This record gives sequence, structure tokens and C-alpha cells, in this order.
Amino acid sequence: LLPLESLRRLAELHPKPATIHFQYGTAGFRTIASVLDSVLFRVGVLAGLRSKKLDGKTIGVMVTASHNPEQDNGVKLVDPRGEMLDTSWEIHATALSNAQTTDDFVRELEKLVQTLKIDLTKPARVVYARDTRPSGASLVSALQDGIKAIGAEGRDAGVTTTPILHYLVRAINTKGTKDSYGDDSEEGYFLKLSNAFKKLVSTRDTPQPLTIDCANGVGAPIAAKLVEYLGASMPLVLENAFVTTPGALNNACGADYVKTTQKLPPSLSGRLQPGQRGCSLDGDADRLMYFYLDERSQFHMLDGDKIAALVAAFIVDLVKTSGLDSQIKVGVVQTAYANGASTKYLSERLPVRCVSTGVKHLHHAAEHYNIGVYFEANGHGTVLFSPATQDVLATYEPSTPAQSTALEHLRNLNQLINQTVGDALSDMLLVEVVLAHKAYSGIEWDSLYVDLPNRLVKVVVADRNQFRTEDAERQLVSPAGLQQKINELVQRYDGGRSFVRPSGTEDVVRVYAEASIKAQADELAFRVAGLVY
Ligand code: 16G
Ligand code: ZN
Repeated sequence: LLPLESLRRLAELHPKPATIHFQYGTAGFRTIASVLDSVLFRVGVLAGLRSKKLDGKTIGVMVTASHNPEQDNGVKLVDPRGEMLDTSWEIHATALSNAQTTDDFVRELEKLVQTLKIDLTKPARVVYARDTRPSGASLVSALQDGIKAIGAEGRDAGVTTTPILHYLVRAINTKGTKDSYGDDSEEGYFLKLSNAFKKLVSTRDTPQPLTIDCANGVGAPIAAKLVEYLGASMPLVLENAFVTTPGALNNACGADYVKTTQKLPPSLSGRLQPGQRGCSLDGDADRLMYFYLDERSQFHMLDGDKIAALVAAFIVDLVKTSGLDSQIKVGVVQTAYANGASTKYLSERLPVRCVSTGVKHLHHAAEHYNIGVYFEANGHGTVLFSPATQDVLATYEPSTPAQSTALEHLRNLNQLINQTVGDALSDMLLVEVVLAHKAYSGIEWDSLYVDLPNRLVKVVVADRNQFRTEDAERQLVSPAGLQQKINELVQRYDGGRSFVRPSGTEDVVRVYAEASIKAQADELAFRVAGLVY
């Protein structure tokens, strides 16, 4: 039976604000922090139930609003393998969060337990963490009340990055098994990454220091710890590390700023020398944007598509050199936002699939390859080695020194890459490994292909739910007739491509357009926006 007394007593301390409708979307719950107290309490309870349903496996809860402004916050659940919450539970999260009174909440809980056949006698374990937002501490205490109310065991992972929380969940659940993911501590994470990195770059000279824009977020203290583990193997210069300055988080800095403005954060101007490269993390360090200044100090952005191109080509080469190309097939997953030039570059080298926006879609599709590389243009992504591929790598016997070296590199990449979710710091080390092996500067990396000019605009519409898409969001099926009009417009532009989709995180519709000339991409975007409006 549900512990009704503690559930009711603690639920009373976290009443749901009237008139607000919550929704567990692509990024979990995310909104202005001041209304989230009841949501956090209920997520604590739900995490406990999910753990019981999965036989006491540890469930993760991350309190963050990523690249959103400082006054926002959010929360998402992490499943036992370190992946996003199973989508079939998203509606349960939404339903629980919207129960108006304590009675409604208890009724929703009883319904859940019954329909999902949850055995309440099972143990429940939850590990949680938060980013540096000022609202985080009080939201975590609401979460702790929820965990307590359902009688679950909680573990506080403190202030850390989203990808480290995902790592911890997987490490805890695989502890002591043959699939052990590493020690279930922050130290275990740093050791795993830094050891693999050092082996991968053992033959090169000390590199130029890399500048990291930490978005004034949790990436700053975590990168500072990473610096100690990396030592001379990778000198890092941390910028925008003002985590306690009010209003600084994600403000005119960070990966989202760089991607949307295609500019160097003003705080870095003068801090980066011509020819030097740097990168930006977002507020919870799961997105990464690279950039460099050319010799005329012009800014150039290297986004998630450029990372995918760099990394996928490198892995394909290693697989071939190791002699494993008949056993290991490498593939790439992108979304419709991937620059057309990147899709062309990649398609000439390996299979490429396009899926709907959102990490869960990309991650899931990447699991279908032996090695699946996925990156969103916005800098979120990772590489997945399938279990069968990991076995192949563990048991394969190379027959030449070249094969043996390539195999060793693949094994170390398997350790270096955080495969639970996109991880800016792990991805950054991955990029640095490839650049070192190829002896590429930012310029050479950038010239793998030339981005097609593009433009993204958002349109406020009366009801964004009217906009429904198919074919991985590339075609509108509703409103009727609109896609036809878009097609007619697109045809008139050289290299034209455009699509329209409702945002999953904001109350807007997004319009993306590409063309071979910048002015034409802008014009196409605005004309399609005109059709939508
Ligand atoms: C969320 C997604 C991100 C996606 C973005 C699109 C996760 C963890 N995050 O932040 O992958 O790119 O939404 O936002 O899935 P939009 O729907 O507003 O364009
Ligand atoms: Zn993020």
C-alpha cells in the first residue's frame, strides 16, 4: 500500500499553484523557477515509483534549465541505463504534476500504481543533482521531500553537470557487473575520461591551451576539476566561470548564445588570439560549440554538424584501419536542422539518417548502428558503441601493428565518450583527440565542408498545435495546403530548402531556410514565415 500518511502530510507542504498547466516535454519540466516547487515534490515521488517498477534500480533526477535564463529552472528524470525517461512515462509525469489538490494527487498516484501494476513492496532508489541556479537548493529540498514521502532512498550528487548525473545513474546500476560503466562517483568519471584521453594523445607534444566559455554555469567548477586530472595532457583556460554573479548564467555567453547569434561572446573578445580556438558549454554542460579566429580575427563557428563530420570520418578511418570494417558499421543521425552541406559531406562517407528534433529520437536511432554518431546542430550529441561492438572490440585479435594501434584507439574512444547522453566535456576531449591525430587547426577542420547560408526565425502563432509534421519534421501535414505553398517558394531559390515545425520548448513555430547565398536564405526564411503567420 502507498504510505498515505507521509504522502499527504508532505504533499501539503508543496501545493500546486492554481491555473498553471505543467507539461513534461522534450526537456522534462522547464519554466520559471518560482512555480516549480510542487513539480519537484511530485517528481521525487514519481522517481520512487519508477524505481519500484524497475525492481529497485536507481533512477536519476536532474534539476536544471540548461541554456535558459537564470530565473528559469527545470527537472528531468533519467532511466537506469543513464538514458532519458522512457517516453511512455512522460504522460504520467504530466498527469501527476497537474493534480490540483492533495486528494487529486493521491488519486492520480493510486491510479498509476494500479494501471502500471507497481509492486510497492519493492525498494526504491533515486540519485539527484542540480546545476548552479540560485533556485536549485530549495527545489532540491522539495524533491527530497517527495523521495522521502514515497519511502525511497535518496542520494545527493550535489552540484554537477547533467552528463555526470547520467553517468552516475549508469555507473550505479552496473556496479559490480561485467558491464560496469566506471566507479559511481565524480572522481570515477574524471578518471575514466582523463585516462582514456591521455592514452589517445600520448604521442603528441603539449598542445596549445584551449579556451572554454563555461557560460557562468556548472561547467565551470566541473571543468576546473577536470583540469587537475588532465594535467599537462590538455591545458584549459576557463572563461565565464562566474557562477555566483547574479544574472550571469547563460547571459551573452555559452553554447546557445554562440549558435543562435553566430558570434563570439563579447566577454571573450581580446581573450582569443588569431588562429586560436575555443569552445562554449551551455548552462548544464551537455552542449558544445567550437569556434576559432582566423588570421584576420574573423570569428568562425564549428557547430554540432562540424563535430559530427570530424568525429564520424575519424571513426570510420579507425574501423577500416583496424580491419573491422566488415563487422562494424558506422552511421550518423542528424535532424532537419543539420546544415545541408554537412549532410552531403557525411552521406558521401557513411549512412546518414534524419530524425525528429530531441535527444531521445537521435539517441534511439543511433542505437541501430554498430557505432552510431549523433549530433544536433546546436551542439548536443555523442557516439554510441553497441554492446555487440564492444564485445568485438574486446575480443578482436589484430594481425598487424597498424591494426593493433587503431583497435587500441577505438577501445579508448569507447571509454572517453560519455555514451549515456551528450556531454560537452567528453565531446570536447573527443574533438581534441581527433584534431591532434589529424594535426588539424580550426581552419582545416572548418574546411571539411562549407556551411550553406541559413536562417532560423521564430513565428508567434495563435495555436502552434495546428502545425503537424511528418518525415522527421521536414513536411507539414497540417495546416492543409501550407506545405504545397512552401514547396513552390523553395523551388525558386538556388540550393533552397526550408521546413516549418512547432517548437517543443517555446510557444512558437520555427522556420528554417537554407540557400546558396545568404541574402536568399534570409529572404526565403522570411517569406516562409509570412506564409505561416
Ligand atoms: C530540447 C532538446 C534538444 C532540442 C531542443 C529543441 C533534449 C534533452 N533537449 O532542448 O535536443 O534541440 O529541445 O527545441 O531532448 P525546440 O523544440 O524548441 O526547437
Ligand atoms: Zn543543456
